[in-house]
Amino acid sequence: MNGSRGLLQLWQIPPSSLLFGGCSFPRAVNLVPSKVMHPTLCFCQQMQTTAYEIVNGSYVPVKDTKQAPKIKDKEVMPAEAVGAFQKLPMVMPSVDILYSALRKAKRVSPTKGIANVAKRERNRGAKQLDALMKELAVPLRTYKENFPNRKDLHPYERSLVELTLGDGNYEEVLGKVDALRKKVVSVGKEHASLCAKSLTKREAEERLIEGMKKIEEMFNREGKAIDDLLNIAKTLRAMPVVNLETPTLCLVGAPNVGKSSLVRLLSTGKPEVCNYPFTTRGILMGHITLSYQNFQVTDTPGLLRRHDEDRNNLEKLTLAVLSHLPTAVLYVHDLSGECGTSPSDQFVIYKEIKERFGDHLWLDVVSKCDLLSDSPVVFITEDSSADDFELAKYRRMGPDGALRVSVKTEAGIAQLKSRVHELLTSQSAKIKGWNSNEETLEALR
Ligand SMILES: Nc1nc2c(ncn2[C@@H]2O[C@H](COP(=O)(O)OP(=O)(O)O)[C@@H](O)[C@H]2O)c(=O)[nH]1
Ligand SMILES: [Mg+2]
Repeated sequence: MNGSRGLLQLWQIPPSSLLFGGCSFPRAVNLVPSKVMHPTLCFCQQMQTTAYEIVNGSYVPVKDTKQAPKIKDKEVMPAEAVGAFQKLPMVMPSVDILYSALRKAKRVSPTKGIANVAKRERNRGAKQLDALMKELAVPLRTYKENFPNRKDLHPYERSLVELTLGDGNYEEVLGKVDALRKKVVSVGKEHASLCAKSLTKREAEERLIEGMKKIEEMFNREGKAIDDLLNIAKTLRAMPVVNLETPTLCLVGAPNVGKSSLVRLLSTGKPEVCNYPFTTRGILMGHITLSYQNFQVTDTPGLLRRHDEDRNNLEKLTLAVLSHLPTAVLYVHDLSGECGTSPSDQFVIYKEIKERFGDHLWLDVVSKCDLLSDSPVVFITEDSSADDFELAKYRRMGPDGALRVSVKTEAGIAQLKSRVHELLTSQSAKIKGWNSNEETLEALR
């Protein structure tokens, strides 16, 4: 009695000492978190800007050999940690990039000391077009360099990109932005060179106007890709933050079996609602403080009995969590007939999930025990006569060793909390073990 009261008190420690702010998930392995995954390069040096020299008083482009050497393509570190979304670069709206570039380019003055008006004008025109091209291409290059390759993301974040944007959209938008950059560079160079070859002041003026107009039109036409990228970055950045260091208990089961109710009950404070862009349904994430240690407890969207290819994004999110995040699992079974998924369907889903993710630390719970009567529930659509022994047992008791609990009457809740404590302590040891293995491997390298 005393023991259980002590435990309850521990669960009620206010989460003031919690380190995490928003929604976060745990991580399995402390895999080099200190490394910057997508280092920012000073790619301004790489810009294909044209250099000019004065030949016979004219402003002409110099050959490539005199230009700054190209930096080798950057080597991207494979992402072994989560958090790439928070490091995505800020993308400027395409109109802002364009107007800022036009403003800066128009301020560029001709090289001092050119007395001839025609020469001065073509010098000014070529320099302004070059400046415009550079001002537009530099930010686009930044995006290309700093948005990570999907294949270099942590697998969990890779799944989120797919669920949020659909397959291939991320690459498509990045590809369009880069294609626009290449066009800007080539059209900018072409017109700067035409301008530099003008014979009269008037011709140079006209070629400058024409070049600027062409680049502006092209940017207006194809700049939507930049705005799409801006929205992608905004969406991904707003995704719940994953914290792989904090042991997490993840509630899994069919819809309406009582997962969210249990998250609320197990959380020390008020759980937060995590919003994923591909669903309007919030997912609860609670914090638990036990013996001065921080843990997390989270919902997952309910799983239905169907094949993976028929699963909706919410179900896929559950599978992504189980596949890629090192959570301990609290599997919830509702045998009362209340949740809408028959016990036999729940049994099928359970067996499949247990087989696939049985390497997680695991605890089974039969929920809503206040509603359970002596005779097991059989849905009208089910054929009870075909029940095999295993299923008949499941209908009565759930899986072997399952705890019976009720959020309504609090039956079994003290025992559940104590088992959850044990499970999370083991999960914590598991994470520490991974980390020390990783350190050993690092030392051996
Ligand atoms: N009688 C009873 N109802 C419960 C219990 N736990 C949850 N419920 C109800 O079951 C429904 C679904 O619960 P919820 O936690 O939202 O399920 P989830 O979809 O798995 O997150 C809600 O109406 C809850 O009030 C329980 O222990 N006893
Ligand atoms: Mg729920």
